[in-house]
Amino acid sequence: MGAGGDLATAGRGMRRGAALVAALGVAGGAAAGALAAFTADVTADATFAAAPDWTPPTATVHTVQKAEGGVPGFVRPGGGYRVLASFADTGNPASGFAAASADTTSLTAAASASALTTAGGPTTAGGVDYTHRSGLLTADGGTPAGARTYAITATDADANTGTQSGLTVTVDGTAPTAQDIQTVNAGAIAGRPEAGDRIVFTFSEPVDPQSIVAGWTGDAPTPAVVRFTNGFLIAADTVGVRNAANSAALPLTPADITLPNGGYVNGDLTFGASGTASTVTVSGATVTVTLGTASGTAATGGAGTLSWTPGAALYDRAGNAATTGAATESGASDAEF
Ligand SMILES: [Ca+2]
Ligand SMILES: [Ca+2]
Ligand SMILES: [Ca+2]
Repeated sequence: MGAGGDLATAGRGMRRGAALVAALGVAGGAAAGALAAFTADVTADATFAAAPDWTPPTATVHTVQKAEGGVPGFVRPGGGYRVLASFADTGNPASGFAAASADTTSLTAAASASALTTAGGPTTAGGVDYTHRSGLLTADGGTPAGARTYAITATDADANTGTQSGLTVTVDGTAPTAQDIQTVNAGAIAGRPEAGDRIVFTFSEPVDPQSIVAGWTGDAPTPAVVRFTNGFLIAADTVGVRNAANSAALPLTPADITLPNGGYVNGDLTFGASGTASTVTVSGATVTVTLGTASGTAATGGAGTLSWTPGAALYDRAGNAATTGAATESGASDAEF
């Protein structure tokens, strides 16, 4: 048994020796363009070590973003998109990033190797900066909804190549729809529009914030103006959400919403045009508008049920335009604000 153990030990030693020779052979074969750091220690055992770059670069961040920009990670069938990534190369020393490509054949059958370059970049998406991106690609029209995978292949200056596969993007072909509208009294008098009162719009799914206000990421509230228009004689008053300059309606309310009756304002009023701005915030599929400083004192209106029709300029995270069907206020008939 003892002799067998010695033989086994010797065998392992021989295999280690063989493996070392093989590794040096690889190093020799790659020596033509190799960068390597050599270290020697003459004070102790006279060792010698080579530590070249045998490691390919990796994409440290990566995503897919629709052609419209905005929220990344979603594509619609037939929609444009780009692959975004940033890279880091490792090695001792690292030879440096050289080239990369993306395989998005799960979205676009022909897109098996789209170059990722710095042209047109850098790009910020979802609060992350990406140095490299593909050209504009188009998802095939028949791409089924759900999670799809893509891959990124990167090569360093020493010709080390690696592929990161199983990266995910969501395909969504369903248009967002309006689901509900509610108002909330946060002031002193229920039924009277006041600073702090809210209008809450609910969609069937998250809407890309930049389709509500250009350039808005949704990470922080964005200013707006809420305008109440006094109904002529006994006609119902109306309310709409406008841009911060009070020069145009937001696509959230392309047409004013009709209030239950004419009691809410006795003359046209704006909230947030001066003083504290009205604000728009987004949380999931809900968009909330909070009234800012009023230009005058509102009145107190009666009970009823609201109807809200969103604009077709709104789109979801994949870029599907909102349908313009109306949502009816859920719950019992009540006074607004
Ligand atoms: Ca959708
Ligand atoms: Ca109120
Ligand atoms: Ca009125």
